[in-house]
Amino acid sequence: MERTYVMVKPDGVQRNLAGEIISRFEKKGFQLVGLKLMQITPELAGKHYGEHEGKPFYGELIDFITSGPVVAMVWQGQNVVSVIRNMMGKTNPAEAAPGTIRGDYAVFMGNNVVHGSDSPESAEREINLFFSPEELVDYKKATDFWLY
Ligand code: FUP
Repeated sequence: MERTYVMVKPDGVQRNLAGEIISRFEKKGFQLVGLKLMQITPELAGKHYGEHEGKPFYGELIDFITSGPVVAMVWQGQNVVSVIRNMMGKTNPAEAAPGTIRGDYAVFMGNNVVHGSDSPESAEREINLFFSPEELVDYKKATDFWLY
């Protein structure tokens, strides 16, 4: 089953949006298989955002993502990578559609409350970066008829 790495960014945690964001993915029908509150180190931030190194916004991006705790998660389900990307909305909150997380809760490009892997390959890399295998829980739902 497909998995993706999702995190509530420091602005989302500070604004008490973690529960709301988790709730959206739960209600959608996806399965939570990993969850922790953590402080990202500059080293981990550099690995996570390696593709952006050298870009003008890189310094601010690293400062922001290390500015306070994040809620790191792994979600599982059918097409979970692309469906969660759609539920988050466009990277720039000004362009994110109402009804999406960023469309409903964010205003600025840098502070867009949530991250989700952009492909199954990125998801694999990011899950391994943030979680050890023992931290991911494999379990069955009691009634999984309508869950994915
Ligand atoms: P996303 O995959 O939606 O998280 O977006 P990117 O990987 O392209 O960018 C990562 C983060 O860098 C974004 F969440 C916000 C920030 N960013 C900027 O601040 N300015 C930019 O021009 C592009 C991205």
